Amino acid sequence: MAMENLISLEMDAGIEAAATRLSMSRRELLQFCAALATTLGLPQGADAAIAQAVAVKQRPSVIWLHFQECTGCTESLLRAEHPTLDKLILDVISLDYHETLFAAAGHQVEAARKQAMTQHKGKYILVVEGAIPTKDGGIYCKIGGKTAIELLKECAADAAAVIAIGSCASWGGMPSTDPNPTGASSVSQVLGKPVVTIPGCPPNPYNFLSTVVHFLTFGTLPAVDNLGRPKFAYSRLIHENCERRAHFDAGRFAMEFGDDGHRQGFCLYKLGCKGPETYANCSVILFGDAGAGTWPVGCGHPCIGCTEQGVGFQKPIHSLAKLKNLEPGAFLPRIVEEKGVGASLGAAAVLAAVVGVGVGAGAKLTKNLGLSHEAEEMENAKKNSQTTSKSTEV
Ligand code: FSX
Ligand code: SF4
Ligand code: F3S
Repeated sequence: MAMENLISLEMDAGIEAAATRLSMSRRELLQFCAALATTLGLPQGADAAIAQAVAVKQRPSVIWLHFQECTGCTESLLRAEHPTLDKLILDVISLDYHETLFAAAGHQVEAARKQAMTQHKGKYILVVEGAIPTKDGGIYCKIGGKTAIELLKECAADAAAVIAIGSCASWGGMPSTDPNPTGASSVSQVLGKPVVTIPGCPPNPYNFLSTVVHFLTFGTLPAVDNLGRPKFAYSRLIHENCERRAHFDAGRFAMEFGDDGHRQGFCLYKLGCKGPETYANCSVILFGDAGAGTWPVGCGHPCIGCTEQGVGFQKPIHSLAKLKNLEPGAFLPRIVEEKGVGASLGAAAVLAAVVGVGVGAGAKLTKNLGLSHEAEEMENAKKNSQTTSKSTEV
């Protein structure tokens, strides 16, 4: 099918059939494809190519393995509030082996896996959920008499692409938390080669769908960073596009769960939010298709850095995050800039944080950033007593 423009596809018979299959209107389907193209950062015309691929291309066979994990990746995929997302995922791929979703068990599913591997040799996508235990010969996870190591190597050998879904498969995740008793390792560590990773605990199903749709439309996986993460989803810090960012820049923090600041939706940095050192698009695409606020920070809990190796399940949940690149968000409102300061509060705070000195209005904020709640209270008490003694002197 030649490259069309999206509007001209509205009357296309293939699009109509796909929309009926997905219980969507044609317009909804086209809008969804346009949104996918935007998420993937693709140029003009790609939305139509995606719509055509979703409508008529042969669905790639997917073999989905489960190792050390909680099945949250699969759950998040199937638990979208709006039925469209899971339907679409199951429509664009042919899920030929998935232990959790298969009604069959034992030898029957083993036979299904072998059949899919033979029938689609060199063409199937291998999706791996969960870490792989490598200690003691890998005996801590066995399926059908084979260790996870054996199964992974066997299934990866003839795959067209390997996707590690979730933080467990991407870098070890929760099972690899110190002291990592089973030697839980990532897919790329076991295979000894880079693979596409979609970290998150659970990962956002929309990122998985976008990755698969890219493969379906163009026959290639999207561009990735040095950790195998698709750049379209993991190239910005959560902190850059957080709805509470203006509060951070203005120095307004929740200090305890349930305090005034917390109830007013202030920044959660002092409760341990790891948004400033975590790369992911949670704040932009949200979870579960349920509307505004449906992501950890939106619900009032600090980000624990679940997508980020070395942060999630490694750093204490309430320890202060390392402040990385503090570029303010591109589309969120900025706080009012103070006259005479010559820089926004955010910029002043960053500068102060970097050079270790207070600059204008940023000084108070930066000073506060390093203080625990207790230390801040002590400092305030000290200040109050100084003020009281000064006024007594007068
Ligand atoms: Fe669970 Fe998946 Fe976390 Fe791991 O998600 S949601 S423990 S990333 O492998 O099932
Ligand atoms: Fe949002 Fe967390 Fe950054 Fe605060 S520290 S602005 S809550 S990401
Ligand atoms: Fe995980 Fe933080 Fe996103 S905890 S889901 S990376 S907001």
